[in-house]
Amino acid sequence: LNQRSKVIWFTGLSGSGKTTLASGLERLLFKKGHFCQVLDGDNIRSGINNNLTFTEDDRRENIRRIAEVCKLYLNSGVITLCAFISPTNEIRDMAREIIGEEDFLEIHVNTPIEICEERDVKGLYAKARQGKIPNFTGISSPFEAPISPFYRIDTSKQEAEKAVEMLFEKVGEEISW
Ligand code: GGZ
Repeated sequence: LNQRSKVIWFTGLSGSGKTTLASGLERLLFKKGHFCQVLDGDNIRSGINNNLTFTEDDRRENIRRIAEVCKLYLNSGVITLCAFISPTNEIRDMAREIIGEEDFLEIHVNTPIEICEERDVKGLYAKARQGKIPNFTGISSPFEAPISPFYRIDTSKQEAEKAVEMLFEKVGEEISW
């Protein structure tokens, strides 16, 4: 198997398109014979991290455990695609440190908050505006954009399918030989 394992780390607001991009990229990688695993709120916050909230401390603990899981996958040769808000430089630096700088590919999904809020797929922004969800990222909790990510994608400017293909090209250089 010509695979060098990496962690592909998507950061961005709720509704920015992280999971969509991660799943799309997973499909292309899988088609090329790469072993992959997507980690996102659906399979992490509902299971291993179901005791965590959205306070700053709990987000840090959320990401810490996820990064440790990624490290295990990395050692077994599986590419992980992580889709978590991971809102601050400090939190992402911690993940990078646990995983190892050279294996951490940071993708900033920088879809503007106006668009994420307009999409409001799960109705969370509306609830957050009404004050019904405390510590909501972008509204009552901060999001810091990464300064120099491996790649940046705005899904309001670029079709998801196209974005996934570009990502595949970029990431492909890092994982195959
Ligand atoms: C942000 C929240 C919150 C609050 C629930 N703030 O769009 P979604 O629904 O499916 O993705 C969001 C998900 C974020 O979890 P993460 O584990 O990625 O966050 S972090 O990395 O900051 O730990 C959203 C939902 O959980 N959600 N409450 N207050 N997003």
